[in-house]
Amino acid sequence: MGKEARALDRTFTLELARVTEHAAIAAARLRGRGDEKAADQAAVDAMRRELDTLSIDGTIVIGEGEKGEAPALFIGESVGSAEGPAVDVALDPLEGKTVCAKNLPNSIAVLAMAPKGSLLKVPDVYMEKLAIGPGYPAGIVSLTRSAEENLTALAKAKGVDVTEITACILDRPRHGRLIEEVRAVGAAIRLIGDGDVAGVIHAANPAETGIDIYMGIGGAPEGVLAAAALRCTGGQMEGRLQLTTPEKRARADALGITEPNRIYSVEEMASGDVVFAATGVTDGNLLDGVRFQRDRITTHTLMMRSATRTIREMHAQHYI
Ligand code: VTB
Ligand code: MG
Ligand code: MG
Repeated sequence: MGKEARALDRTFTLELARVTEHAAIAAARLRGRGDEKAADQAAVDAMRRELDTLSIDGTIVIGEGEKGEAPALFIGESVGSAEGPAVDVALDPLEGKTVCAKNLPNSIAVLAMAPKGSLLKVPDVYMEKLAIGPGYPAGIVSLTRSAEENLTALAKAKGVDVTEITACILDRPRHGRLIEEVRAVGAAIRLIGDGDVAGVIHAANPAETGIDIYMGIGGAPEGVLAAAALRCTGGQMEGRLQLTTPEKRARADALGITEPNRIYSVEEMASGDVVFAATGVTDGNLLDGVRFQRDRITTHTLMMRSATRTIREMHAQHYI
């Protein structure tokens, strides 16, 4: 496939899964050890190694940090064999490293890819996020409205009482007021310790996860990864960078972000043909964690592609 092609070769969906499987296995060997740095490093090393086997001319757009600050998988780093389509790569080898260190649910290895120029470049700052799954009228929730308005509108569209809506929110002091507001309306909250990429993906599948809406402030890179996933699952999301200091605004500006208060839609964060893969590290609502057995290791991976909106789940057995 030529470099200018906008639709990625569909075989990349499986290629990405191999990469996230390796990262997840490496992280899982260190889960529950209370050492998030070691688990993260193992995942980074494994993902770095596997990425170079892909036939892509890839550039990391969402990675482990800025050049000079992250030793591997930094923003701007070239990955892949260089023979293949020019693509943007967004990754988090261990999303939810704190929950992995505690062996709590929903830490995952994540990788997304889209034609060059398709993924929004964001600095490593916070982003306010709001996400719901597919099947709702466009614009029924928005960051321009209050939590109460959003939850009430969502409940009405779903045809349930607002007390039957569950919001997923990161357990952080900064969310004190949001949490109060949500509870005042009567909705339930699933408080998570970490891992808001999984949180957003969960909101896209309420029947399976029990989560109807994702709300609150988390990492901006995680926001773009979540948007890449939502392009494939369907669903709506808004993101607003928290550029609270001149220094943060300057970092955003250097990446081409000139409107600091802009609200980004899913398509503005991830356009074009997106392929996405996530493998469970610890057990979660959608993905099982890695299992080690005498002669094999098992993994569970979500593989998706926006062009066709195909969502696949793959259980793999890796013989040792
Ligand atoms: C969230 C969470 C991530 O960063 O994005 C969070 O989903 C935001 O930062 O797993 P704080 O921890 O400072 O609140 C992570 O925890 C780490 O990437
Ligand atoms: Mg990371
Ligand atoms: Mg992360």
